[in-house]
Amino acid sequence: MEIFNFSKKESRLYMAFMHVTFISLLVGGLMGLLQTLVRSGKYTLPFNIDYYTILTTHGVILGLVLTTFFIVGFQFSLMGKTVGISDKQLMWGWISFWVMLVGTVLSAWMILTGEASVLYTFYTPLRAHPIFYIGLTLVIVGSWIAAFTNFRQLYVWKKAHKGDKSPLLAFMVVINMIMWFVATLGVAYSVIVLILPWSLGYVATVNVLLTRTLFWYFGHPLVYFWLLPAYMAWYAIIPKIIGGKLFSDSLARLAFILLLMFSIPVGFHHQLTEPGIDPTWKFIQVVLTFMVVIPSLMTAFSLFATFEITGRRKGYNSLFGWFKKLPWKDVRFLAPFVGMAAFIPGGAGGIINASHQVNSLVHNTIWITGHFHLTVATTVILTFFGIAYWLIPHLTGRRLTPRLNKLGIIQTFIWAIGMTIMSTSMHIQGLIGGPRRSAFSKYAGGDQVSTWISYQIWQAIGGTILFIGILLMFYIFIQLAFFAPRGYEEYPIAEEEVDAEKSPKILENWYLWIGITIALILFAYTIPMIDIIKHSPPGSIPFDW
Ligand code: HAS
Ligand code: CU
Repeated sequence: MEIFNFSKKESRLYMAFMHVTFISLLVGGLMGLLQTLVRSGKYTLPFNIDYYTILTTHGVILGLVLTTFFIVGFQFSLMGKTVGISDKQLMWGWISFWVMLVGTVLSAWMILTGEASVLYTFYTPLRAHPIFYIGLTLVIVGSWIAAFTNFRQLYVWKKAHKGDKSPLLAFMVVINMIMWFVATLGVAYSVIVLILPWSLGYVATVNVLLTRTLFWYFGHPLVYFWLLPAYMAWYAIIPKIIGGKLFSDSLARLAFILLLMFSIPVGFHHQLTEPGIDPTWKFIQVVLTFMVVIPSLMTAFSLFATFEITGRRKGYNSLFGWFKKLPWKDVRFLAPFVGMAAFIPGGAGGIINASHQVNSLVHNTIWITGHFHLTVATTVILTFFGIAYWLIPHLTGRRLTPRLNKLGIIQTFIWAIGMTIMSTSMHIQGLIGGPRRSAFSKYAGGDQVSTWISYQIWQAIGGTILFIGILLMFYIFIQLAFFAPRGYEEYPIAEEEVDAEKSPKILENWYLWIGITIALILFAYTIPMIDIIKHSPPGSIPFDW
């Protein structure tokens, strides 16, 4: 396996993305803390700041900005390591960074001045200032530049290595970026063609159902765009950290191909209670949702196999003896592992959400907020932290010292405890009807409401613990970026367990997989889209506050 060393210029690009990531963590995290405090009923926001300004900042900065910057930066580094980057591609990398950053600043400016309190889903007929939508569009366009640069990087490598199969991590990056590109086409169309003209006042009304449907056409693959980089680390990096090998190159590739095919035609599982969509099509998309669970189960299987094989090879032969010997004191392993563990209840919750009938119990309740704080805010983010512990020092030419490693372990525990408290109480409160997207309210003294408040207080306790975790993580980041002792930190990429040459060629048949993806999307969306366009009620005028 060929491994490229980073030049200084290259490292600087990847670090630029990391700086934005960790600043976002601090800002977005503070908003999260404030939300839980407001909802506890014991705190009101100063200076007349609106709850929904805070909530929008939290969702956009953490859900869209932090994730996209980390992912694009990390993926660039993976491509740089495995297939290399030319000077021209590096320049495109910088262009993508700046376009995304300008977009972020524009959107953030609108949100913080209260001109775009529309949450990260920006459902119409809530209307934001046009600059908010322009900013979001730029973030997406910037990420497209990154995507096409990544495609080009692999293409150039392939031409120089005729007949070789592409490096696994480069293959995974390209899958994620194809999925992202196809998915963002929907939201880009919605923003540019439908919402922006309406927000500017050029057209009077907007088709609410259509914009929401296009959002969720993008919104579900969005969550897999977050998850796949974590899977990249689980499949191809964690084995190296624990002293083992990648379980199966073919299985990993097949899982990613299935994720590409089934991540997109499932958006209706976010719209199961939405009027105006035929239940048959909801049912079909629910079936497809259960299909997208399969590659995650394959991932779970593969991880257990890696752990067990590695442990046994080291000589621990009892049934679970190998488990004890995993490198628990290495934060590069521990943080992602806690993320994996959280994905067991997180994924199970997802399967509950996707079950059409049960969805009517949990939809629009804070149960859903509990679900995505386990998935994205634990599984994904702890894996990203786990990556940061070696990636940042690798890029800055420093070391993860034993002290910083220990702080990282403490950080992981703080996160696990805070999130267990917050997410569990969210799940329970959701089951007894507590709403999501809602500030504190006494709801005119109903009996049911009195059963919610203690859970909201627990959420504030969990939220406070989590914020302490964020401060600690930010401190660790600053240390790794600027102050840790100079030295070398490894960029861990695992070797394969079985002979790589045996992976079937068909796994790299891009035309086939992209073709099936498009066919599935057309199958799942064409008829319901025609229905929506033909039968929607008259469009909606804006709702401003
Ligand atoms: Fe979800 C809503 C269904 C996965 C994120 N989801 C959301 C929202 C977000 C989100 C942000 O069907 C809210 C959107 C909004 O604002 O309205 N979700 C699913 C399903 C899955 C799923 C079926 N979600 C995710 C992931 C996310 C994420 C991943 C972010 C990263 N979700 C839904 C539905 C809704 C929804 C409905 C709409 C609800 C509504 O009504 O609004 C599945 O993909 C999950 C499959 C996962 C598994 C787990 C495999 C486990 C693994 C770990 C192995 C562990 C090891 C460690 C090896 C089956 C791979 C060993 C450890 C030991 C301790 C032994
Ligand atoms: Cu989804």
